Amino acid sequence: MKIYSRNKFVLLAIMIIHFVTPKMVNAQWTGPKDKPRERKELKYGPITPKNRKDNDMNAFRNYGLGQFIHWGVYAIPGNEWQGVSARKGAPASEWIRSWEGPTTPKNWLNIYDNLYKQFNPKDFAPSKWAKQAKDMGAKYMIFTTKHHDGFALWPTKYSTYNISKSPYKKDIVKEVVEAYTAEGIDVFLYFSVLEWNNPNYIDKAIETSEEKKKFKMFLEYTRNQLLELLENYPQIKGFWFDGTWDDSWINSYEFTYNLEKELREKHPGLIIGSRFRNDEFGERHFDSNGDLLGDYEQGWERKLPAKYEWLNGNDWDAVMTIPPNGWGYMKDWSGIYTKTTNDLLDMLMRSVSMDGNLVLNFGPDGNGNMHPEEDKIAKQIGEWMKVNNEAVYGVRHVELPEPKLGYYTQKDSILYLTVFNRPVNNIARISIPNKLTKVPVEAVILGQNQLLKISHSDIGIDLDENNYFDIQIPTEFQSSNPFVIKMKLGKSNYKSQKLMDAKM
Ligand code: H79
Repeated sequence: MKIYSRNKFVLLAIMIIHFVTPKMVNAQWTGPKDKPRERKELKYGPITPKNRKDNDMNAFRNYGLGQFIHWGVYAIPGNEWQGVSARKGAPASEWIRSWEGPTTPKNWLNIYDNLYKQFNPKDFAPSKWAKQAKDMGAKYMIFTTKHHDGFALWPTKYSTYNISKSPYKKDIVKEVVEAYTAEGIDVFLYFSVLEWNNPNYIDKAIETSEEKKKFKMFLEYTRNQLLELLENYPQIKGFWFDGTWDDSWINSYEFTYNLEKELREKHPGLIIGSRFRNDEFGERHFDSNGDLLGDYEQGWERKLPAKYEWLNGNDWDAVMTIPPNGWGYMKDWSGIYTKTTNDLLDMLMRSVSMDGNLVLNFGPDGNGNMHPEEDKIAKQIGEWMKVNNEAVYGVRHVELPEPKLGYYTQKDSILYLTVFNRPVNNIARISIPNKLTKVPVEAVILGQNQLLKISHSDIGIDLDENNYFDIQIPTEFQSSNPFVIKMKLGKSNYKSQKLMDAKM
């Protein structure tokens, strides 16, 4: 009996290891990654190589800053209904359809599913949005063609729940794609696979033949819509997929593999992130061998990587809200911490210093106006970018000891230090490993024309692996924002003095 129960315990432990471990790996796709020891033979692994070298991916790599726009019928309520806030009942403003609990309005689903009959954004001026994004410094934008509620902002042939049935009628996706493209901003289309009110969508593993039939229709519908989007808007650069975590989709790995191939064949250069599909073992974002599925890591949602090493050299971007959460329009921004312009600039520089892009989200209201706070932030970021954008676009990660004052970025022999923490002694001390021959030889603050004084310091730390270059920040230079020290790297001309050591 005793032995039996011990066996049972061992069995249980094995089961826990077996079933819990893969899930833990899954949950960690935005953290450090362990490479599996043995390589698995995969039929449905990556289709494109790591770090694609074509023009489209090179452009992606150089964007630096992007804009996300979440717009749909959820913009009408703006996270509240008839004065009652959905804050305690819905997980996010664009999720307001799933409002639950004592505050939910009566007949809520019915109200929500009829909101499209009121969707008539009288102030919608896509060229105004595009101009604002351009002034902010965004090089690409991601637009919601269809969120989880299934409402399509383009007149899709494959569902009647679309913009052509609203009083607005016109093709919003077309207007957005054209306006942004005209401003020279690359467009990516957000597309939620899962749909809350589509009778053919099933959010769990398929069991019955009836479910199988329905979901097969749903998959065909998804394929049709995606091909339709590529057909209608050939200017787009990529898709940003969402809502791909349900078992029905996960188990459709053969279909999604073929669909990814088909989309790429139809639209050469198309960029697809890691959220689209999984391998035949259900591994999402990264396959069972730890290789990225798709062209860039698409897991950084409302969070940034803590360590450069976690990224494994993959391309990536991070999408970020200004409020803590909530991507669709949220009328009431009171009582929550909303990120400041400097918070966002910090995130931007942190991202580009680790070879990623930061995509800042905007949620326009039901009339097509941005939230006033979003307008303010866009303007402030734009003003900062006008002076400092060379530290953002086309830069790469810098292999130097991590600076304490802010973030490094680099372009050829130019080194940028974006200072967020100004030192009290006004000396920006740059540590350069002894083995390197290129050191800062010239420095200016972007937006200022004065050359800064640089001196080589030996601070007398024994066995120190670094040399130090002290850049004098002029005391009369004052700034309430981060600022960029631009340095030219060149051959060092300092002479290390051999100082006399005391006999001990
Ligand atoms: O569009 C914005 C959000 O509405 C959307 N993505 C951004 C860009 C988003 N949808 N869901 N989420 C973000 C987070 C979802 C988390 C959960 Fe789940 C879905 C919790 C439970 C179901 C996925 C599956 C995470 C845990 C299990």
